[in-house]
Amino acid sequence: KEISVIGVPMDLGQLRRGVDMGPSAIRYAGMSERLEGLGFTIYDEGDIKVEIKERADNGAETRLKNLEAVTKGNVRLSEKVEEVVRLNRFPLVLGGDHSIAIGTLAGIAKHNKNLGVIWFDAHGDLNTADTSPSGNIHGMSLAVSLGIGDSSLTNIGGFAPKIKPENVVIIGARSLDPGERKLIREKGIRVYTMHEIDRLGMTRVMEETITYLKERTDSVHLSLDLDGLDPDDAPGVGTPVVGGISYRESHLAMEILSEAEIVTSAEFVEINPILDERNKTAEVAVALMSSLFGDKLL
Ligand code: DIR
Ligand code: MN
Ligand code: MN
Ligand code: MN
Repeated sequence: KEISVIGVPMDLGQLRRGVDMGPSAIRYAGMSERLEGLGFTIYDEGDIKVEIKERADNGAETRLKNLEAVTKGNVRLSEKVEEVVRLNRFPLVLGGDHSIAIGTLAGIAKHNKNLGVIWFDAHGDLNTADTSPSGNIHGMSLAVSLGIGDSSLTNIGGFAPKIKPENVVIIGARSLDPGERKLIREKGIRVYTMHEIDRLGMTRVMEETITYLKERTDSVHLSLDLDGLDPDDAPGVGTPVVGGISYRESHLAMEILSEAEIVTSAEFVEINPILDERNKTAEVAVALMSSLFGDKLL
């Protein structure tokens, strides 16, 4: 019943400005009060230090943009997450762009050797330096966590990989690059695209996901990219993709996860207040957290 909140003002894993303000926007949307209202004790650990864009070297010697500063921020994040897990508190990480999943997973995986991951996202984030169309590290963080990518990222924490491909479930995918599709097939990663969500319904998707992860993992991290939702419901994201998961479907997913009691850590990422409409996307993030932590309508 103890949650440690860790803010990560990271905007170096992609090119749009403003996503570094995500942690503030989520706090401003009333996160702590909502979760305290559910009976949790909240320890806000503050923000991890991340270099500002103006001072980050954008790495002319590699295709990976801002590699050095993204690596340093993720090292610091991994150490903080590792400490929180050691204290037996639930790590709740606020992004920041999705490159921060690298540090979050590095910290959790130090303690959990058979970690499962639910990757709720419009994208696969399974690119490498060779397959990435953009060079943006936020599109590589799941691959990095599987041990595939630049060694300065894959070796954070001194070990790789952090997770096994068969312990990953991607939900909401509708924008996958050719190299990502190839990796999904080669590694046998379980993916529920929007097609499966439309066809099976969110209830069955979540029930299958839970059964699948319960069979093979001992803890589950939820990595929730707000662009998994439809841009109508979550407009404040850097890379919106039409045809996404609805507000209600996303709540249903969180409610089913809450009932199953399998999630042991979470992160909410890619909230960009500059692109948002009056903090709507941060408010959606807080509402989803609230459902994940057991809030009920009645
Ligand atoms: C694209 C976009 N697949 C890339 N990725 C995004 O740049 O690798 N991930 N937006 O969240
Ligand atoms: Mn993502
Ligand atoms: Mn995404
Ligand atoms: Mn819709």
